[in-house]
Amino acid sequence: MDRIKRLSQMLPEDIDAALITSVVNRQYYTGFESSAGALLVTREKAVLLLDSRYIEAGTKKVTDAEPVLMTDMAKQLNELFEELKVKTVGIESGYMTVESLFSLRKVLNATLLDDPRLNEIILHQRRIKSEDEMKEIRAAQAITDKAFLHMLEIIKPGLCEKDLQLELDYFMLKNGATGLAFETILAAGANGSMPHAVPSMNVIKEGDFVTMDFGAAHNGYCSDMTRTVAVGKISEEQEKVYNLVLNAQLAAIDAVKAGVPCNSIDAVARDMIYGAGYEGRFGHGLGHSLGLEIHENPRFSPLCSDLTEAGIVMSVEPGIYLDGQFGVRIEDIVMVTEDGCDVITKSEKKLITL
Ligand SMILES: [Mn+2]
Repeated sequence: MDRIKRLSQMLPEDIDAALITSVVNRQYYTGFESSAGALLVTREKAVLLLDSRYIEAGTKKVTDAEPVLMTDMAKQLNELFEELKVKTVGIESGYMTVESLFSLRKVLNATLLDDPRLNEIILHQRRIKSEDEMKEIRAAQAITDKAFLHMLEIIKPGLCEKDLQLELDYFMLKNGATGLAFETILAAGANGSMPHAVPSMNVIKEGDFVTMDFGAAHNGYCSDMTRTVAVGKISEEQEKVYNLVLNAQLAAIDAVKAGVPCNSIDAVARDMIYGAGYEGRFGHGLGHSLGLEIHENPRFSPLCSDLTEAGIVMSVEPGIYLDGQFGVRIEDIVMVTEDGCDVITKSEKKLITL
């Protein structure tokens, strides 16, 4: 991995060192996951402070930074600042709490810059996924796809949303997930009109749509998918809305390729949905990037004009939500390529009636 080296090369001239304290960024740069620690990156050297719980495993695993037993973080960082002539330190403004910044400022003998530059450099570096990262995301999604097939056998009238959520989570963890990418959303019937409904004791009944938005994590990397399935006979409007969402999703996926503004991809699906009479019924963005975190930048949203790049992973997830009636969302994740995209999600998208 040369991620630390790239970071050190990208440090702005007036920043002598980057102080990386967040769990997710320490994992990204060192390949080692620990709940606590600090990574100091200068142009010459990288040091990873790890406490006694992690130092043995970290010493075996980390190759791009020098692992050092952390006994007194402030004292050790100050010694490093002196040795490496560090005067100004960039911090991850998107991750460090205000409280941590205030308390570190009291004890560290360097200027901690609270500007967003370092954060932006890190987030930008994390956008393009390496082959190793893609392997993890694909592994996570494969478990998620398998869980969907399992749920098709399980879902039936009489069970409640919570029963199904627990079954889904248990299946993913039992089948290789090292964690969940986020809290599973599972909504039936009228609850489906709330895009982020919390699973409840609401009982599944004939004529319901059941929307499941879920994802396994694999070695820290996330997957994300949503499917809406019908239980028994549904209305004509339900079927019409389902097919509209599906067609909007397929059209948006078709439009994805490197070098296009993210908001133009959002518009492909949004224009179809609004044009069919559902203006205002698709409130969220079409998609988001993901990786070590479930929501990363860029976004397929009317507000994001960033250009897509080959190697970013994006969700494509249009929906239509009719208050008090029902909702439909269909979501796949794709890896952007120069001339299109590679759909990582393999699950069926045509309307499934159970
Ligand atoms: Mn998503």
